[in-house]
Amino acid sequence: MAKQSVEQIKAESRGLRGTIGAELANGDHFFSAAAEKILKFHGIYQQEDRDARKQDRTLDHHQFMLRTRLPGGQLTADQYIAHDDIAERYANGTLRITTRQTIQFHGVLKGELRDTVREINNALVTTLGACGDIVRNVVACPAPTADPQRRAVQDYALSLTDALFPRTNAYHQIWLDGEEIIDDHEIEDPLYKQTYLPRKFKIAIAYAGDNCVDVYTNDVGLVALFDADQQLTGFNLLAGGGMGMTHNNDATYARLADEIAFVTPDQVIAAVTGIVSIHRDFGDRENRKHARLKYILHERGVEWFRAELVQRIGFDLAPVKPMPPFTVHDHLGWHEQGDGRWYLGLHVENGRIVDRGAYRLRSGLRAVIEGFDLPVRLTAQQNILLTDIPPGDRPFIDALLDDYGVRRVEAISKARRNALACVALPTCGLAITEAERVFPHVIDQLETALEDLGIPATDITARMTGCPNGCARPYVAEIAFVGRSLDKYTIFLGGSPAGTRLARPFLDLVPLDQLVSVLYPVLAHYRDQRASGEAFGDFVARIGVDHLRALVPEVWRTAGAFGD
Ligand code: SRM
Ligand code: SF4
Repeated sequence: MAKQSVEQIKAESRGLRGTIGAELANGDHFFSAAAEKILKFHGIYQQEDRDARKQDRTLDHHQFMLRTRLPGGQLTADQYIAHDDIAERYANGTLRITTRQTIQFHGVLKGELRDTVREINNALVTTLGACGDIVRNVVACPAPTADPQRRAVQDYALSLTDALFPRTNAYHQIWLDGEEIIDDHEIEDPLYKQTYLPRKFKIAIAYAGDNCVDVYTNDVGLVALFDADQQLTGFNLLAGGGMGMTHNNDATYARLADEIAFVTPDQVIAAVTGIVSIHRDFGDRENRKHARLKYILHERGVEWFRAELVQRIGFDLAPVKPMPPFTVHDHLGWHEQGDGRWYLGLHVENGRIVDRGAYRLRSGLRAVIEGFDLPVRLTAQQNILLTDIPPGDRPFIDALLDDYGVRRVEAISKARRNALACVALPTCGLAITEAERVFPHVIDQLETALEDLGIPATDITARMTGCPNGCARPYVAEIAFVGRSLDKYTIFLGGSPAGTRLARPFLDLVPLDQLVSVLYPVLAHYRDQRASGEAFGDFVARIGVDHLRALVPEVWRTAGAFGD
């Protein structure tokens, strides 16, 4: 049978049913290529354990990753505990906080998929729409606040989710009821139509001044603005950001979103829905590498885009309003919420909640969340906030976390605190190199280098991904290591600490064990030549990567350098 395109598979999926139901019952350990594509819309990825596959290719190593959709990264205590139970019962005993405030389970077997989805649904959480050519988890600044105006901003993560959710009964029928009854009227989704979007679509909501969600890297960004009385006036609307690119393919690139317009609170849903429909109608349906909204913006321009949007939404758009400069708050440590209660932000290295030796993060989190009934919020930096804590409980929570060896942010260097790495090996089928598993050691080396240089407290953001798709948003980091070929990385430098400028390629094909040593002369130059208070990324942008490249040993400039 000829290979079907993703567009054909979507068109024939009968409201995202495809052959998933039938294939669940066929006794195989895996799904067909076509079913696999539709499965993604249900928040489920077919994967293999690549470590195990390397060891024995004669065995079947298929397993599944499930991603729960958590708008704004919010969960109740019971929902968190349900995730923890599921990780133990069906997955690999870990929970993985993602860079979009969701939780992933890895290592679920096909025969247990239905039970896993059912248990997720029992906790009133869904995986539907967490992946696929559709609006993904809506990200929002998670910092708890008692201020109703600021809470209203976070509530847009929920109302946008509702407005942009796929209208299909397929998920319920396949996973929960086990019976497929097709209502003809729901086969064509009112927004997504029969073929859904050409590609994934991402939305983030930030408060003006705090770019903790990397708002410029999203297809749509909303930046909340307040007047002098702290009343929400509306949002600056951004569009056309994205990170994914492919090595040696100049037609693909990372891009920051353009500033499009200012919208009032009652215009937000219509404006964002209008943009989703522009992507639906103008996105490339032939070439998936060119199908993101960012290419529409780049090729047709902001003026065209604004005019098309106005025509679709039926009201004029006001110009973008001035915004204060962004910084990034990671919300770690103890903070007052403004209602007499507190929240505690805990660092989770690369988002992996796991017990390792004396550092029993998973058990410690469970004990505290269950014991004190604490609602949870996940951050877009893969960390966790425990919220609604009465002041009197603080010492008990601290003591309990100490019992489990859970490190507090004060004990963590700035370099580690800011670091992000994607999942990569062994589960990601697209990984070229390691990321999550090796990045802690790279950060060890970075810490040592900064200490040797006498600047241990440098506030620097480094990120690593196992391929150029950019899942840890490397191209806005001050230092980025992007998997290039076996154990070798491209180094990018010079993103702004606020996530508002793209990094530039610096060196190519640098082996894992030399990533930090090759940067040592650049870090030394930064120590000696920086302006007062100048961040590393801003220093790189001022001096220029070409100039800085001349500082590294000759071998790197000739072997793996980008041309000047
Ligand atoms: Fe991603 C594909 C993991 C955030 C850009 N991403 C994947 C897959 C599903 C691999 C695959 O298609 O088979 C990875 C699964 C790995 C695994 O084993 O779990 C994967 N992406 C992740 C996560 C888990 C990274 C993390 O360590 O936290 C993040 C899950 C987000 C979520 O909860 O929804 C994740 N991915 C991102 C981001 C960052 C963001 O959205 O803020 C990006 C860059 C922004 C963007 O979309 O431009 C991102 N992921 C991609 C791409 C490139 C898309 C493109 O435009 O070219 C792919 C590849 C693809 O879609 O074909 C990809
Ligand atoms: Fe996989 Fe690449 Fe994304 Fe890392 S950046 S999770 S290697 S797709």
